[in-house]
Amino acid sequence: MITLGEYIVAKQYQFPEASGEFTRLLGSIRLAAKVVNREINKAGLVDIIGATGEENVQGEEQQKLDVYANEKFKAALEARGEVCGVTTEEEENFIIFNSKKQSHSKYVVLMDPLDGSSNIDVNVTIGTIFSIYRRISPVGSPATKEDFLQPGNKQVAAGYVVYGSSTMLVYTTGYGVHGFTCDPSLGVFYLSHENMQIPAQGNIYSINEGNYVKFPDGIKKYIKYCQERDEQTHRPYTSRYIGSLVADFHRNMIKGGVYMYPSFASAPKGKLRLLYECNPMAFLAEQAGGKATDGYRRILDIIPSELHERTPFVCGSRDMVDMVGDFMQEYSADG
Ligand code: P6P
Repeated sequence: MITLGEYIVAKQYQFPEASGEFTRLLGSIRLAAKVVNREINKAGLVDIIGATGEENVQGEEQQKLDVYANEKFKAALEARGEVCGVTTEEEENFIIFNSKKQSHSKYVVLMDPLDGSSNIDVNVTIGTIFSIYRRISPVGSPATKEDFLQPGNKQVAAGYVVYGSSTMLVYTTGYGVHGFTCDPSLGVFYLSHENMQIPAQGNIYSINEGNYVKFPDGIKKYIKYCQERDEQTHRPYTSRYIGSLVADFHRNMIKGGVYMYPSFASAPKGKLRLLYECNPMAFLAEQAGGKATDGYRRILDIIPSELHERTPFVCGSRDMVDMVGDFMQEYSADG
C-alpha cells in the first residue's frame, strides 16, 4: 500500500532538476483535495449546496461549493509557496503570488476547482482538474500572462480529483498516468491504478445530444460510421453522459470510450475551456495511450490566446477519436 506522498517522492528521480518543490506542489493539491472532499461528502448537511446568487467570469451561476473549492485550492497553493501564480475558472484574471519565496518559484497552476458543479445538488459525481507548467517569465519576477498562455504540450503535470463512489486523485508528470484512491477513514490517498491505459477501442460515447438537435442524424451517423468501420464486431454502442467531464473521462479511461463536446450554433467554439479543462485531460489521455483533438487538431498543440478561451473537444480511446475526426471532416464536407 503506497501512499501518494511516498509515490511522488519515489518518482522524484524523474525530475533531476527539481529540488523537492514539485513534490511539495503536488502535496498542496493533495491537501486541498482532502479538504474539499470532506466538505462535498457532507454537502447536504451544511449550508454549502445551492447557488451563491452570483455569476462567475463565465456568466455561469456560481455554486457555493465552487467558491469554497476555489478558495481552498488557492489557499493551499499560496501557503505552500511553490507556485508564483494561479489561474482558475472562477477568477477573471490570473492571480500572482508575490512573496519573496513565491516569486522565486518555478511553477504556475491552472485549475477548474470544481468541475460539473451543476451536479452538486443532485448528488452526482463532480471533480477538480489541474494543470502545471514551468513559468517562462524570469524567476524572481511576478508571474505574467504568458506563463499561463503556453500550449498544452508544455505541461509538466496534469491531473484530476474525481469525487465519486470513492474519491480518487489521478495524475501524470509525463511518465504514465497513476490513480490513487482515498481511504476516508484515514484521509490518505493510496496507489490503486498504476500506469492506467485507455483501451484503444470502446463502445461508449459521451455527448449532450440535446445540443445537436439541428443535426438530427449527426450522432446517429457517427455511431453508424463507427459500426461500419468496426466491421469485425458491429458492437452495440452505448450513450453515457454524466454532465461532469471528470466523471465521463474517468469512466472512459477504464472502460474505453469517447467524450465529445463539439461546437454548435450557440457555442461556435464549443463549451469546454482549453487551458484548465481540455489541456490537462488531453495530456492525461495521451499519456494513457488515448487521443484528444478539437475534431481536427491535436489539443496539446493549440496556441492559447486567452485565459478562458473555449475549444471543441473530442477525447478518449484512440480509434474512436480518429473516427470522430474522419466523421467530422466527411460530415462537414456534406454540409
Ligand atoms: P452541458 C461542466 O459544466 C462541464 O464543463 C463539463 O464538466 C461537462 O461535461 C459539461 O460542462 C456539461 O455541459 O452543456 O452538457 O450541461
